[in-house]
Amino acid sequence: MKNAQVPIYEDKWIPTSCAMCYAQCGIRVRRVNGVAVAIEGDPGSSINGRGGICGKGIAGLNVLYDPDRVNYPVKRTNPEKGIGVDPKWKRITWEKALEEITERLKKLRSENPSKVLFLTSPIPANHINQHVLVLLFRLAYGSLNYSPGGGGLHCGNASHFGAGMNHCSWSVLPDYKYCKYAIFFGGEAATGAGHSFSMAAALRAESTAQGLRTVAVDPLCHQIGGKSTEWVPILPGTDLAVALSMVNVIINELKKYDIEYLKHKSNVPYLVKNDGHYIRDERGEPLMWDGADGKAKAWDDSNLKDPTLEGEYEVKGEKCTPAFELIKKHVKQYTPEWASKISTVPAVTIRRLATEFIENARIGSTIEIDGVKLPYRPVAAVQFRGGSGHTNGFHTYFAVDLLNQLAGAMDVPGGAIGWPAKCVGYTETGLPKWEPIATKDGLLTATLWLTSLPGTWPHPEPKIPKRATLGDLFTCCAASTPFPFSSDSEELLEKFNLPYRIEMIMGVAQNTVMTVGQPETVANFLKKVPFTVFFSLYHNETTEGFADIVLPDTCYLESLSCLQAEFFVLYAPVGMLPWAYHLRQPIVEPLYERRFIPQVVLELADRLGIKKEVIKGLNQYLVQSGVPQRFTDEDEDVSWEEINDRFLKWKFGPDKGLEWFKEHGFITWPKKPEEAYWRAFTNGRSSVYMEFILEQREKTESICKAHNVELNFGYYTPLISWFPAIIHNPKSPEYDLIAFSFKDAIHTGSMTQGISYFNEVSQLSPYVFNILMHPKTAKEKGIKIGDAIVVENDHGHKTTGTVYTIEGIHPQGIAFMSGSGKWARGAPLAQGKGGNLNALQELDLEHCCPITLNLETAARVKVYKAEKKAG
Ligand SMILES: Nc1nc2c(c(=O)[nH]1)N[C@H]1C(S)=C(S)[C@@H](COP(=O)(O)OP(=O)(O)OC[C@H]3O[C@@H](n4cnc5c(=O)[nH]c(N)nc54)[C@H](O)[C@@H]3O)O[C@H]1N2
Ligand SMILES: Nc1nc2c(c(=O)[nH]1)N[C@H]1C(S)=C(S)[C@@H](COP(=O)(O)OP(=O)(O)OC[C@H]3O[C@@H](n4cnc5c(=O)[nH]c(N)nc54)[C@H](O)[C@@H]3O)O[C@H]1N2
Ligand code: SF4
Ligand SMILES: [Mo]
Repeated sequence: MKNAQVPIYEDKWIPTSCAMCYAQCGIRVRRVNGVAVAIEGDPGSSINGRGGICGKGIAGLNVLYDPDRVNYPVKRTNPEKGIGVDPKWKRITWEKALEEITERLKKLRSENPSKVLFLTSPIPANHINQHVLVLLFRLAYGSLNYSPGGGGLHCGNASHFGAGMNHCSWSVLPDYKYCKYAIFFGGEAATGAGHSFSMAAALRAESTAQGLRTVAVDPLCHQIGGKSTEWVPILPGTDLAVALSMVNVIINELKKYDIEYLKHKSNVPYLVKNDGHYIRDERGEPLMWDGADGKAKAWDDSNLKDPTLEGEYEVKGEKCTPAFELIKKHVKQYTPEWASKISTVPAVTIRRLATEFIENARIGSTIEIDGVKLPYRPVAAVQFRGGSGHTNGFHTYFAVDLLNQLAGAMDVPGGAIGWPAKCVGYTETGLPKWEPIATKDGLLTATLWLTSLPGTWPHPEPKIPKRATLGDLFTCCAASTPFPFSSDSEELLEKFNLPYRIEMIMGVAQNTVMTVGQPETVANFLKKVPFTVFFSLYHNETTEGFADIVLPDTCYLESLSCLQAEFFVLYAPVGMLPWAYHLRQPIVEPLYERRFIPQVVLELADRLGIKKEVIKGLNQYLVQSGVPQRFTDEDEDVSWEEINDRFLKWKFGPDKGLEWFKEHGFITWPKKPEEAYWRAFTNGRSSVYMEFILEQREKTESICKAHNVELNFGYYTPLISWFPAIIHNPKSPEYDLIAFSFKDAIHTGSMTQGISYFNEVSQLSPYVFNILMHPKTAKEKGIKIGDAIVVENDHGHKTTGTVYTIEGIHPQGIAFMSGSGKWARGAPLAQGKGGNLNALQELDLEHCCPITLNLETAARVKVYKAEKKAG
């Protein structure tokens, strides 16, 4: 039949939420005759860029229909494992796969459930609801070992920890609507990467049009630098020096800071004894000196009027000083001239930035929002992976945030704000509900946080490790440790007498060998694990090299869940944007033999006889908001749809179940100023003086010493101080450059590089698949645009790629787009494109921040032209 027209029997837009990154934007997808044909932002939702979304979100269709997706369970037939090894996949049935996995899980559970390591990723957001189930499955199964791999280790171990402690939030942004001046210390928020990307990009654009000035302190002028009012090139890993000297200028030269904030919202009035500890009352609460009546009082004393910041006092027969006095004296050594030598940022620039920051803060001013009068501080100092991704990450995070504290720009209009740490709930049900509270020592605790992850105050006590991840020893590590992947893991596990080793991996949405650190190091661990299972969308470097069984997951456009909406901590509407809560629903039924992980996990639990435990965990897990609830009986054979339906009805009322959400997509309600700007409504305080680190040190040190483990304990100091990062001490001067990476707005993790739409767009950008160098540096080394080079670190590890030169890079820097340099057969379009920075990232305790275990994400390197192949 010629020119036959297929009749259109269906053409509709279906509301759901994107999962191409964890911003989880509200989207709608057009389905014509059962085929998804277009994606756009849902105009009614506040969780996107004012109805707009980013290119990755639009290209999501390509993930649904990508011919390179994993569509059937497969089993490795090649017994050899290793980087680049062909797994020789053989298709198997789901039944066969589940049988084999169940058998292994049963056996290991009877021996020691901790022999199974559960891996998940924070990057692709569809996994977030899977993550809940995998977490509950792990707990029911009884394993102590869980890791998000490169997640946290590279990005947020220091930043999430700091934001968790001081902002009760996953990370912070300028309050764009009211902010006038923002400095970014390493991070590409709203321009290339970062959290709530589309939402933040739209807010930033609107604010820029209204006069917001931004400064990017960054070794690279590409996305964040290119879009800022000013780019300040900095040597990687030295933000700590610049921030400390700005603090010094503000306190000791300009002598202008928010005294009221410091007195009533921070711990700097706490009186400190000679031994560095607070002086405490009989109850153990820290004391301050009240200048109003000359008495020492605790933070929760209802008569506290005017805590003193300076001077010396005698309390309970001991000499003591307000922490602020100590800080003031301590930072005097950090002059801009000193910081300039370390960071290459001119002293005059440092002084100017400090002055502009504090001048723009309008200390003392107020603003009225929806009839509520609040402090107005339109400045923010923000950082993420770039700034804190170094061995000095702990001190760097708190030094930069101290700028906000001095300005009083903490969770107030115009300042540095987190994803709202307070929610009084949907108008009709009062749910979900959470708010920061003052707990131990009067410091703030977030009541909404990622279950099982440390990061919010107070931190668990360090213990002799029972986990192969050593997470129970390093309790200020907010996400993943480098263990058990690192080069020193075996040695450390032996020293700590860990009586077992990992014998099985259950991996979800992770590309461990490419994203955790030096691939050969990670491979040495993975090769030793006898049985590994990965749920994945694609065959990646990890599944091909090391998986025994790969199970095909559904992507977000084939999945149903509202559980990802529970992770508000990661992506809730910021500032006064109204609340929104989305259902993720399938646009098409799962294609081929793909299955949605929560359902597979429930089935596995059933086969193992632990389903009841998993459901019990689900009941308990959802008590996050503090309201006791049970939405299913543990004995009931409840379906996934039913779980979601009951959950939604419980949260939003009996008329707002799954059917309502399928039609409407999301529910929205207005936000109150007390939610967006909660700090004015709490008596909890933020930390400037890190007294807790002394106790943390004592416990960690005694365990490490008893087991002969070395760590830089000098770093455990309550006064935020300068420490060089490991990259500042190269093994030899020939390693004259510092390699670092950035994320590109058109890619997510290490997955998208091989997907056709993404790959095509990447060819148009010289920044994606090239290694970036300054033209002057390239010339000195006889390197030209397009030359193939070898980049070698000071441990002999190498990567190769072609060069592109740009003026907008620090002459001593060399930049890689994160996730480039792929080699998987499952991503043929990306194979061999770009260099892989991770090849240069050493993975051991020495390359981690001694407190947060943030990995050193830059590397000392030398570069030279690659030899031409003979013939
Ligand atoms: N497009 C996109 N968005 C994403 C993701 C993604 O994969 N793609 N992933 C999400 C995840 S998991 C994360 S953790 C976040 C990360 O979000 P961000 O941390 O905001 O983004 P990155 O690009 O990783 O930040 C690195 C920036 O720091 C700079 N930099 C490197 N070293 C230094 C240094 O020592 N000092 C300073 N001042 N700057 C430095 C780099 O040049 C780059 O501009 O993004 C999230 N959003
Ligand atoms: N050099 C360098 N290394 C980095 C970074 C960097 O910027 N530079 N970033 C670091 C950071 S911040 C992070 S968070 C980590 C992230 O690293 P990973 O956690 O490993 O995340 P991805 O690289 O995105 O790999 C995720 C894999 O999961 C699969 N996948 C995607 N969506 C789904 C899904 O819905 N279900 C299932 N089952 N599988 C899915 C994809 O096939 C993909 O291969 O990498 C870190 N490593
Ligand atoms: S920012 Fe993330 S969630 Fe939003 S559209 Fe882009 S990829 Fe999707
Ligand atoms: Mo990350």
